[in-house]
Amino acid sequence: MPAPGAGGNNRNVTARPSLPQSLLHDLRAVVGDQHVLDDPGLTASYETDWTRRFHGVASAVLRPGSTEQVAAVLRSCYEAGIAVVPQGGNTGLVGGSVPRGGEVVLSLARLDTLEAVDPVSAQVTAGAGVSITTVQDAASAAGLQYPVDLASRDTATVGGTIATNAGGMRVLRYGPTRQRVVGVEAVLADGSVISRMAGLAKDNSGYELSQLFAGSEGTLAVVTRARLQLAPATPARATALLGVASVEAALSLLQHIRHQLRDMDAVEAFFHEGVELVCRHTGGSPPFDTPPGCYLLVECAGTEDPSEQLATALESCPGVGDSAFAVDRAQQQALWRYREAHTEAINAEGIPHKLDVTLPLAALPEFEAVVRDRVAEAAPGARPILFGHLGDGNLHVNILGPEADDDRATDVVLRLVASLGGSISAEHGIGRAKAPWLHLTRSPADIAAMRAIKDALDPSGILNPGVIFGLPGDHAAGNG
Ligand code: 2HG
Ligand code: ZN
Repeated sequence: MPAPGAGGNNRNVTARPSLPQSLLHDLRAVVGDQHVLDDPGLTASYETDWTRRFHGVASAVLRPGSTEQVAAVLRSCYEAGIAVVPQGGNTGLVGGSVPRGGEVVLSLARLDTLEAVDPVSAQVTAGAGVSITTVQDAASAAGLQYPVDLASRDTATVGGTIATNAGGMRVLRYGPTRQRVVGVEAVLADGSVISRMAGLAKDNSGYELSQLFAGSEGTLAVVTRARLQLAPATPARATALLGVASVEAALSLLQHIRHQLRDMDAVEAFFHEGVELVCRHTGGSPPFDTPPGCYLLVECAGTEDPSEQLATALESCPGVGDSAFAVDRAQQQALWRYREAHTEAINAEGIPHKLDVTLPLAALPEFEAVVRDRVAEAAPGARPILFGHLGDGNLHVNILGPEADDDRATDVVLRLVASLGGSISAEHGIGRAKAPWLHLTRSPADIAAMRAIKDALDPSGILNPGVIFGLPGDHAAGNG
């Protein structure tokens, strides 16, 4: 029998809960009738997450068009005690952007104004609903780059990636989203607005709230605009896909190239289990005739062609088996496709449990060596697929097979991560998927401090209830 857990546990709400008439009237007056959605045909895409594992019926979906409207909506919901789930592109993978049942979904999609890039500060101001691709394109047009880069770039938004402190492929060099955020405009639970949009490089005037909101998963405030720091452009790229015998060999290679590659941008890893799935999904063929123990995708980027730099570093590297070097953009994209198509290929097979974890680099080989067996023992028939950002110690353990509310495999993986000194969330957040396991890698004192912040900023708990901390009644397998 499946162990009880946080999994897909919605509150069994299937009919649309109604909002008090007077509140509905106020909300309609604020955002306009056409932006208050309650027709199931229109609300469905806001009520189910990207994986299809998490879903719930909203009391309404609101689409405000300005910060003032967001503030007015929150003021009304705060007074009426109605819970609100802020939502960006809804590409989150931990159930943090969809309702459990009965909340108002606050879509920030219409806050899609992107101002002109300021070339002097190399900064840009973007509305929460602007997509990452749009920011990247504007940055390149100005001779700069926005280095937060993830496979969901076309749909993921500025607001959503700040809320989750999204990482992606280039964290190794540029850090996660938080490192790009120089200021935000955000609305607190009671409707008050905080604006720190001057883009000051130095500003030690009290607590750094913009950074606090980055990664707070919509539980402390609703980000409506952000001031983002861009980086110098690195238009020349060199990409190689390598086969190595094991994760241990991959780490030796990382150690070797770290010192040699000035322009190292990404070091990604995946395994044959994922390549088979990707090829089935894309109709392509595996890159090498003999599957290696571990595939490594290494990319350098600079102002001058880094191909030679990469080739020289890899030539002197012990343990490289088969390799493929991309010589142009199309070949680079073809190599990246093996890595980036993992998520969609897995989704095409079923509804996965997604465990985004980080390990200390030294513990990665042990984790990878035992995790599949641990999953097999805990949940026979479950199918783990591993891939991720090796350079950051970040693996995405995707598990196909278990029902949405069967958390046996999740439990065993997250406990293994904790026992090896890792974190149960690297870059996707805790959401509601992992809330029951937060205690594995955060101490009681730590959780109490985070709760105190939550209670101070959102005293009646209307912002994304259950996300990060869980709700009474949520409990993890073997822990409840
Ligand atoms: C990636 O690295 C994303 O491609 C998604 O973080 C990971 O699908 C996943 O588990
Ligand atoms: Zn990732």
